[in-house]
Amino acid sequence: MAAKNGSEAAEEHTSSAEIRSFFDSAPPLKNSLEITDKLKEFLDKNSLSAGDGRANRIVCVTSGGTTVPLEQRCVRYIDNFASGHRGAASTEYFLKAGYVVIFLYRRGTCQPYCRSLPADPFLECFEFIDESHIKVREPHSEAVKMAISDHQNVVEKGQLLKLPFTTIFEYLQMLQMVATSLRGLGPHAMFYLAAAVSDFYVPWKSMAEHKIQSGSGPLDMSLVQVPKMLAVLRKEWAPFAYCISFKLETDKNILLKKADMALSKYKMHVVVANELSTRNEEVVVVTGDEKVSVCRDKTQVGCDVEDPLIKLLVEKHAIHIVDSCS
Ligand code: PAZ
Repeated sequence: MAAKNGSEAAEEHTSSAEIRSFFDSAPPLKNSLEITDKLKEFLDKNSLSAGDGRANRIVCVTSGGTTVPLEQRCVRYIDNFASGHRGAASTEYFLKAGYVVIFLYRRGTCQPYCRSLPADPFLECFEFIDESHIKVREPHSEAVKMAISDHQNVVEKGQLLKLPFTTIFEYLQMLQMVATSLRGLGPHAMFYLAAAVSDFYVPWKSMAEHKIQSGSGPLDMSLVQVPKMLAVLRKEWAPFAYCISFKLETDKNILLKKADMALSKYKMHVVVANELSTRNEEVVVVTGDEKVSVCRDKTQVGCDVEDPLIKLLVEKHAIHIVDSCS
């Protein structure tokens, strides 16, 4: 391995100090014991396939966006656009492909099997008949039936664990917990990091405790950069797992360059590049060897870009498992 030059070593040193400081100063998760228990129970049940006792493929799908609180007793926060559609749809396709899924999602965002249900106004789907009968109105009855039965199927088999987060502090602590608990699965674990993670945050210690008061002129607040956890995930938390991150840009002229940079800087196996306005139509799967454009099949009703995307990633993961085990 090549020796690190001074600036590389300094960058690495700074970032590990920043990471330590982020975790040391983050408010501890209120339900960390409950999450640990849930993860343990889920992995005890699902690490090996019930059929032949071989290792299962388990994917952690992150979904939705993290918030950045501005006050400790939070009234206001910075948020982002992510709806959680990508994560929810991808979860369905991973389950269909035989994966076990840990769905790390932002509270209140899109959920697996609920995408085809009308969000607004949801209650108009139903008709109250009498105390023991509620009817689903046409034209929603087929979608509701499918959503309920598909969801029930994975819940009964215990193949989907849902873990909700809201803030950047919760998200990164939970990602670390999931990653370290999947370490034993080696290459059979996959990370599919579709959540939009805040780049800047207010450190807990310098955050106002109470609601920030108006009336004293413009708000002057300084945000610090969230340490880049992808490199730590790859190197320390889950070094053998297959790691896929996403790169979103609004300027298509810089998208692929930024994806290439993320690939080499964080040593991801794949970076999925997408542009805000076309993200549900097309993504580009970027690896060290190639850039493959993956599009939604517009000729089929109800098709989404996640269908071919997950098929491609599942193939690549299979190669990673074979290469790692030989
Ligand atoms: O959640 P959604 O379906 O509305 O959007 C998905 C997405 C654009 C957040 C995801 O594809 C993505 O690019 N996530 C990473 C964003 C980033 O670069 O931080």
